[in-house]
Amino acid sequence: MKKLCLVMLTIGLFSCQSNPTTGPADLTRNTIIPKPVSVTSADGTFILTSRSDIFVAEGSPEEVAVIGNYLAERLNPSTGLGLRVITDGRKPGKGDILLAINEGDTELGEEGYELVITGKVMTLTAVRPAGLFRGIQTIRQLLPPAIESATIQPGPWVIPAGTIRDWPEYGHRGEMLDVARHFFGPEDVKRFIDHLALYKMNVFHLHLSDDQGWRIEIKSWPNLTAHGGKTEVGGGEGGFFTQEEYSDIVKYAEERYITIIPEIDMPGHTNAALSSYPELNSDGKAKEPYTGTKVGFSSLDTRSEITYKFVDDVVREIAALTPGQYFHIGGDESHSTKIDDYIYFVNRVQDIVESHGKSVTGWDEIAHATLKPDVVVQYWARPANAVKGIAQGAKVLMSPCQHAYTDMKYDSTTVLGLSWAAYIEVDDAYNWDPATLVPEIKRENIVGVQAPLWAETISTFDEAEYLIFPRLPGYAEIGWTPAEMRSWDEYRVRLAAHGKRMETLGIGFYRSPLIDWDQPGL
Ligand code: IFG
Repeated sequence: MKKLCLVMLTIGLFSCQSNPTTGPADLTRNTIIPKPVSVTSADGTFILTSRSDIFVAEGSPEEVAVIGNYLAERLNPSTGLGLRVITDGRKPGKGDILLAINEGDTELGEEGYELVITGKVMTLTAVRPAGLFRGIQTIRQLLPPAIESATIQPGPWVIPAGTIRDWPEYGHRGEMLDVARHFFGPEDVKRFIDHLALYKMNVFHLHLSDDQGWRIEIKSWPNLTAHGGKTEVGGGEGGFFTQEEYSDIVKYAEERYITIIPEIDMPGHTNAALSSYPELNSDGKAKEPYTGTKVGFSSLDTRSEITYKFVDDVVREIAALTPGQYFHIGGDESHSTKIDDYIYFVNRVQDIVESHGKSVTGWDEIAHATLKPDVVVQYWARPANAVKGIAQGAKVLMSPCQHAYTDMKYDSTTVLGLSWAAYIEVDDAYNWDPATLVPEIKRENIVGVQAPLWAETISTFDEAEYLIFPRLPGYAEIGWTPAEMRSWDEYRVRLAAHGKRMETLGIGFYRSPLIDWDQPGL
């Protein structure tokens, strides 16, 4: 019996089971999502203490100190350690974090990073500040879920030694939020942006107009929001972003190295605009506001010059507030626009968008038009449209409705959401490879992955989070981690460890029965 106890004790001492309160005992047994490209472990343990600070390497661009402050703001509320950002060139000591730019490490690319953890200093380097920002999300995830708490938690705050070198597979990794069917205000949108940041996503597509609502102030066409912003699906009060609020959202996203792509959906999905201005309608009569959930019944008058003055003013004003390269022109479900009129319209609108210094992206139907060279076609339903786009030299953004539409129910028991495309359980959301899903859409045609959240059936951000989580981390991994490194059986164990992290962040996620949420992680 004594011998057995001794054996059990020995196993206990050296088991590499991670401890839910102190993180992995071995760096390679981490639960980071997206899964990093390469992780090697080393002897030793890095420990954050009250003597720890965040050091910015001498000669770093100012942006690095801003990123250091972002890290301090993530770590201080829950550790109470009062980490400061040191920019006077002093050298880091035991328990300190060092941030540095290393332009020579080109393997890392624009968003990659290297994290070297020793028993003394944790050093995060990247070619660009964006890479440092992505690396900070890894630091957050290497610490226990309690790190995400808004109140001081007991430590210890330890990370096993080793080296992580990591960079993304795709340059476009994002989500879309439909603020037109139901309006979500700036605070909700910023919280969504925080979720994208934690999982290293870098694009946030805002669906700003539709039949049920116009959600962005246009100073030259004030009725679009004064009238068109005043309702939503179900007849609620709707709402809209003033240009100041939109600019504030753009800035918040930029501080997190996330690009906003604004969408004005046209020529279909335009009842809100048509109800705001009689002159936009071919019969000179404004449409009634619409609070239902049908699609395909509306169309701008593609042969009227005032339509193009309208489009030009709208694109001009939004483009002026949008640093990102792309402007999304929608183009989906224009069932009430004759195909020749649709093609004529999309061709003219491409010229308008380009005249305001932006490139065009749109839902896959726009491939019926003559596409300009740098157009990105967002594949959602018809592979033939995406193939048409590729034949014209366009790139493809993968948003397949059977895998990436997060307004789809998880299963037949899910109350929220729709099911016209599919039921999308957490494994269905994860188990697909953008580069092989549609044979004719090859890896070299694809710019990345985006998961749209349509808002017909959700009216609060809690409801949005129930549909977004726990599927969002999977989309982030599909966009970041090479397909050959991904497997559902291994991913589902890491995802389980994020349950506590989501709880700590106050996210009311769907507790999929496919995940062992109560196991302690790896
Ligand atoms: N399709 C429509 C959306 C929305 C969606 C709901 C696209 C591109 C169905 N268009 O998806 O407006 O209604 O699942």
